Amino acid sequence: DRTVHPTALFGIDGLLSDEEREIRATVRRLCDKELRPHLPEWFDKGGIPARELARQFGSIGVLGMHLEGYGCAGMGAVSYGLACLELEAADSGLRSLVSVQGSLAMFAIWKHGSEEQKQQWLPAMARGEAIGCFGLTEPDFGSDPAGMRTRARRDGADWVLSGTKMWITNGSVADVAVVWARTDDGIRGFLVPAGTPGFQARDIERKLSLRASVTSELVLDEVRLPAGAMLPEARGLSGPLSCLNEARFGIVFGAIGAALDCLETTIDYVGERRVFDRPLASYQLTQQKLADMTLEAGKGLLLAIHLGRLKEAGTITPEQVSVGKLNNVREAIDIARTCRTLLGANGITLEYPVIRHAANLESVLTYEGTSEVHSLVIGRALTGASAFQ
Ligand code: TGC
Ligand code: FAD
Repeated sequence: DRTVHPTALFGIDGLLSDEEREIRATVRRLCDKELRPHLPEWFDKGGIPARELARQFGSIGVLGMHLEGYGCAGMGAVSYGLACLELEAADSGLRSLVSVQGSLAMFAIWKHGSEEQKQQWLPAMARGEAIGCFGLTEPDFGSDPAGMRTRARRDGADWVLSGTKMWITNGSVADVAVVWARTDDGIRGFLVPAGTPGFQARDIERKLSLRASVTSELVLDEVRLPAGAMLPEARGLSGPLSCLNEARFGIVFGAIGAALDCLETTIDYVGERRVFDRPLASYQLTQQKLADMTLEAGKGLLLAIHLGRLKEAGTITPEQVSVGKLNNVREAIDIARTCRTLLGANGITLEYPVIRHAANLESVLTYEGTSEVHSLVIGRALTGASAFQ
């Protein structure tokens, strides 16, 4: 057999440490054995066993794995990225569960929380015994979170929150919601435990993308919280945006995972499928498609690893994360669609993961900053002129 894996053409393994390869293998094993077989069904019925999944992810240490202390493993950025890659090779919804838990909810508490908040939540969240969500987007404010209407006002020592958050991953299964709200002192973050009177999470139904993921609306109707519910260290929009950098970084790797899963599936398929009396793999048009997709997936993975090394060195900028998110998600969705053409009619069913990845990537293109927002962040960096004001 003279075939090589697409990533071997780029010598990717040689760029990784033994520990990084080991983490990638551990996550892949869990996905292959326990999760992948269920994904068509979870996607089809639009539901996942979120609690059980969180515990499984906790047991292999991927929840908040890039954070230090409080039961977290303190691993490097590339290790975290590779975990995201393997999770998203299974399904974007699984990577989303882990991203929102570790990079949004846990990171917000780890970076901006009080010692008491960290002790209360982080170890249980790292084990997957407590689930978190992150409420920034509102029905009328997605790309422009600065316009948010959710408000927190003081009443004596307490805070009282009112407003609506929309499209919140893990919303109805979360034990704690990190909710961003406007105060007299600018935008601040609050920890809202599930079950607090006036707080409700309702699932968003009939999604045709990211079906193996819980997406909810959060309604806050005069929710009373003690003074200690506020994250003391986050002030202004940079509080939530600092968390987005973390989750966007995971997507830079994750999107390539989805793309590689499509590509591997397709390479197998075209080897078996015969058209006009020859294997589909033997046609020049097929090989051109496979070669072009391999170039984009490999370049995307090199970019992801490079950004990971910059993150580990502590020099990565938000604009560099935008470069990775825009490029890799855009290329991944293109690869998924091209793979779908090679699978013909079989490509439209859940028998193969390709259309599921293609549908999921529509959400990934939109959340964590749309492709247009990231283009404009890059445009602002290049020209000095902001398209947002
Ligand atoms: P702008 O004037 O640029 O900035 C306001 C303040 O924030 C700071 N800042 C950042 N800080 C850290 N990281 C970043 N990436 C930052 N970007 C900006 C900035 O320095 C400033 O600080 P200060 O102290 O001077 O006040 O703000 P703007 O209003 O012009 O907006 C910029 C824009 C459009 C890029 C921003 O609003 C944006 O990124 N919009 C997109 C919103 C978004 O991505 N939402 C995602 C919600 S969470 C989600 O989707 C989860 S999906 C599930 C999953 O991940 O799997
Ligand atoms: P809009 O902001 O209304 O954008 C509509 C269109 O206008 C887009 O094409 C956009 O690029 C374009 N546009 C916006 N601004 C400009 C501009 N200045 N110039 C040109 N074009 C522009 N949010 C959370 O807070 N937490 C979560 O856990 C979460 N999970 C999500 C899960 C899923 C499955 C999905 C789909 C979304 C999730 N989101 C979450 C919300 C997500 O972050 C937003 O959908 C996203 O930020 C875009 O906002 P919007 O949908 O309101 O689109």
